[in-house]
Amino acid sequence: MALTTAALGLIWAATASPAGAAVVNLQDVVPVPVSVQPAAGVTYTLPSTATIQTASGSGPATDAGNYLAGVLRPSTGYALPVVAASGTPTSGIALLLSGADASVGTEGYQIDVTAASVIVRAQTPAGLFHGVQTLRQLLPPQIEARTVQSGPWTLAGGRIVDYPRYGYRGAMLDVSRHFFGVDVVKRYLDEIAQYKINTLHLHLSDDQGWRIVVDAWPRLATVGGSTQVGGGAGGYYTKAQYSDIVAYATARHITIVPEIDMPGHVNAAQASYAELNCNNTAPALYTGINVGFSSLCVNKEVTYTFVQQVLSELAAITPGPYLHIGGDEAQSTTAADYRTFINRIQPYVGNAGKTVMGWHQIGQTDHTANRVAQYWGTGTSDADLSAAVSKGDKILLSPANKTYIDMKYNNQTTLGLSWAGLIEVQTAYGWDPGAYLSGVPASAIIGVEAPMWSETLTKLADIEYMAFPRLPAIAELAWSPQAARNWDTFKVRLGAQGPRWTLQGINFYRSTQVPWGTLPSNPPSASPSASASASPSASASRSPSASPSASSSAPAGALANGGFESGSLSPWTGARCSVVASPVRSGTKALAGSVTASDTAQCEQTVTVQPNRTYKLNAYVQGSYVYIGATGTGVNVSTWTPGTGSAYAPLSVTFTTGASTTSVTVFVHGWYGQPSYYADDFTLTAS
Ligand code: TNX
Repeated sequence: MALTTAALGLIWAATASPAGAAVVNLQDVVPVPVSVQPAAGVTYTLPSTATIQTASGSGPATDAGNYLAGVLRPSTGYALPVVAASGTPTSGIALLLSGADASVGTEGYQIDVTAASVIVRAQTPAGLFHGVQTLRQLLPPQIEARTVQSGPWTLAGGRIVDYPRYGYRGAMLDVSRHFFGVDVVKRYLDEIAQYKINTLHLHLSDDQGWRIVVDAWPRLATVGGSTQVGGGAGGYYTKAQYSDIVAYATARHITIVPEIDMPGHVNAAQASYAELNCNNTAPALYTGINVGFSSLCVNKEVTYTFVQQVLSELAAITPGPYLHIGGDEAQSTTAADYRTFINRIQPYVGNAGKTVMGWHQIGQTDHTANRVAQYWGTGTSDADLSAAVSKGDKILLSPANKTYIDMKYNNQTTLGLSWAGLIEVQTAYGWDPGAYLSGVPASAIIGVEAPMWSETLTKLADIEYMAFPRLPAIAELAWSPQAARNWDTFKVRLGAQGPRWTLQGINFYRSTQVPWGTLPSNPPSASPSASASASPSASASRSPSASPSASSSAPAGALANGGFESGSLSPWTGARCSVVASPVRSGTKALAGSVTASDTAQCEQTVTVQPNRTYKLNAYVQGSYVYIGATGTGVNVSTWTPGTGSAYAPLSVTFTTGASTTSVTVFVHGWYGQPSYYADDFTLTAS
């Protein structure tokens, strides 16, 4: 008889393989499976001659086989040919579209591990794909290495029968506040697919950027997509690039849900076309992080031509069922105009063959067939949410204080925002989607989505740091039955994922709430590069400070008044640059500066340096979006911290002078979304 994982939750002893190495217990995967039935004493070890046999005649089953082979070949070094199965395979790995327990449904799977074979069975290609992700986690963590490892590749014997709690298991990426290219989105798709996430919502438009080409309105992309938060270059997807993302997602059984946020969050569109403004005047592009200041002009006909054309072009390149129309934070639209606007545009979605999805404020407006309201509040009840439910909307859960993975983990986290609270892993994990909202029946909930807003995130490593480990936690809420979930067992299973992420090169937050697993320190045949990337120190995100011996003998550029204790600003100069007695990091005074909406005035001083040397500028800064850097002949560097809260944090940047560099100007400045900053204790060291 199969045991549920709830019953097995307290069994943690690792099973011993014949070779003596620990194997992963069947229930020790994320998300935890619905049921497992261990076969005591049975293991399967992958031989070098194994084949991957896939359901004969099924292209998607072959695709799943090729995907699995792509994971297994680099680390095993085995050929693992993908071949058509004939009958029921008696050896190797098989992926079959028949014979699964009926309970697995459209996305579940069954895995049988015997001494002779590993057979994954499902009713659909999606089920096989999810089974493949589980199989991957049942192998030792070294399976994720990209260089040949020694094995043995042994799995515990038994049966898993598994299927999801919710059909919508989502992640969201805000590509508007900062733009992320196709490669970053693909990498994120690979990462989330491991945890059986099946939807990626792309927030394609906002005040700061429009990120998808619309042929009828070309300036949306070329003008509206030309910048981003902080003033960088931004970017946009061509339709071919968007379709490339969709195809990549589809191959991983992930649906793309595109969002065009309306009637607020539209400054980028309004900056691109004057006629989208009530006063026929295009505003400037916006690179700050405020919300709620823009609105489409509800009483102009051109607004509806625009929305209809945008939505129909987007529908034409989106195979998934949903178009997300936003509808949040429309603080510059009256309540009556909001209803008029949403009620008028919703039929465009239906006419394009799609279903409306919107943030839960759309509960103020008319229900349309199968409509989904995405809840993003921080409480457990809300008037707009109740209205949505009473009208028959389905609910997607993204409570901001649980699932907003752009929130900081704690007050030491430099990336992220904190308006919805600090979200440690246990906070993200510790709630039941079926019973979270008051007055909302469990039957109305279609699933859970973890949004990643990108005001403070500029690169893949930032996205990874905020998603891992919280995204896998939320993925388990969306997949696993509530009765099988338990923080004490989850944190151990989660900790075992850490070495896999290290080998995959994922930059993750090492929460102290999680007992992180380690890889064996000296795997016998691991290549030097593989063992280096597996070591915990190699993955630490902070770079080591310059070694004292290297810097002590070298001449440093003298940085006058770096600690501000003299009471005089000189030689630091600059508009709105001053010395204050508070707040203070050390001593009695600190440098204070501010910027305005129209400039990023800086505190600066020019320092004599030597040619052909490497220097490190160090400072302590307090505030959000504080930059330090240096410019001069052949030198142009800066770095920034997105936020230090009310505490000082160290910030440093390194530069190398050229043959003709005799001086550099070092600087500190803020950014006009977050204008005030403090800085103290500057040093400039040479190495
Ligand atoms: C709220 S959630 C927003 C976004 C911000 C996010 C930052 C929602 C529907 N609106 O505009 O990016 O907070 O956490």
